[in-house]
Amino acid sequence: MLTVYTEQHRLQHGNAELVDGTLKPCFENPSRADMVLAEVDRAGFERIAPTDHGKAPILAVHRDNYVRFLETFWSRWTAPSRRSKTGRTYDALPLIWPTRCFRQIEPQDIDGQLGYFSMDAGTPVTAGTWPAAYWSAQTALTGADRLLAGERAAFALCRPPGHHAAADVFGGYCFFNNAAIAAQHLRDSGLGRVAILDVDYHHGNGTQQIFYDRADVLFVSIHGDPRTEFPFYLGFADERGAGEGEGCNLNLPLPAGSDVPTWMAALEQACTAIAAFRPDALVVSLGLDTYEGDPISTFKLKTADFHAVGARLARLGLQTLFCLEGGYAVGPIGENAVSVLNGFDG
Ligand code: Q9C
Ligand code: ZN
Repeated sequence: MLTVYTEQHRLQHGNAELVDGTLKPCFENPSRADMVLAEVDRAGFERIAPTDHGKAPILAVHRDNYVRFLETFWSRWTAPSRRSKTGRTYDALPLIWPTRCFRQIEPQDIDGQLGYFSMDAGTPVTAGTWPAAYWSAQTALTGADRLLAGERAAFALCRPPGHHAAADVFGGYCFFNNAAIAAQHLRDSGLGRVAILDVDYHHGNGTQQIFYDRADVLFVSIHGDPRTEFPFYLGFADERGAGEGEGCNLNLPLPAGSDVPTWMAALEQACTAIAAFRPDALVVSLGLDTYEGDPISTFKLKTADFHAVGARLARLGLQTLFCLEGGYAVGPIGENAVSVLNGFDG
């Protein structure tokens, strides 16, 4: 399967995320994409580099003050200031958020903005976050272009991932919502209806928020029940869309520890909803953290099960763009990705 990849992803290599009150090495690190690329090459897939679509298609999904914040963050963070005479050189993690007890106003101060534009302390903003996230979005956009040019399917080897990123919020290792940006690009290029299927272990809260009140983009997600799983505050079954988008959001939360038949039954339900929507294309948020060996997740899929996932998606008969999302069992992540893609190709 045609694969879009750039080495720019390496520029996002955070030192640490906050876990259980301590700083732990980032689960989301460059070795993930290295392992996927190695298997893509071993499988002999055609590989292309992303082309630069500029900021416009990112701004079609994300707020301009948020995009400006990410673009200028590192030079502001490292500039000499009252807080640091020499300027800060280490990664940034937010330390305070505008929760219900606060006003929802963008602060002028960079430490205030860091919380205002984020949702967790697991997603460091680093020297290379901007170029890495920018090129991850371009990778998805380039994959979308290939569908528009008539290709049946493409794989955007995106890193950092995207599905937790909302219109003006980063978190869950995500900065720009690559799948949402690609789906919007397909719409803006003339497709009438686009479906997004999110099979990452975690609910795609960002993608849901971006399209929640729209009838032209269907969002379907299979994920660990937010009653016990990240991101905790969104992803429940009663979230069905709002206004014109009523009925265009389908969450299929499954209990932590669910087995493979349970997951496959949810995939069947998802496919039924997607077929009924009659989309002109499908974007798949391809998280591989449903794997049995994933260090932060609890589902049980094996490498061979991923092949069946790809095969089932192919039966929808839709042009399909796969965007890489999560997956933290670094050893087998490449085999699992290629298993889905080969299953799709048949
Ligand atoms: N102890 C994606 O899969 N918290 N993001 C994990 C680990 C954040 C996952 C805590 C999980 C985010 C794209
Ligand atoms: Zn995930």
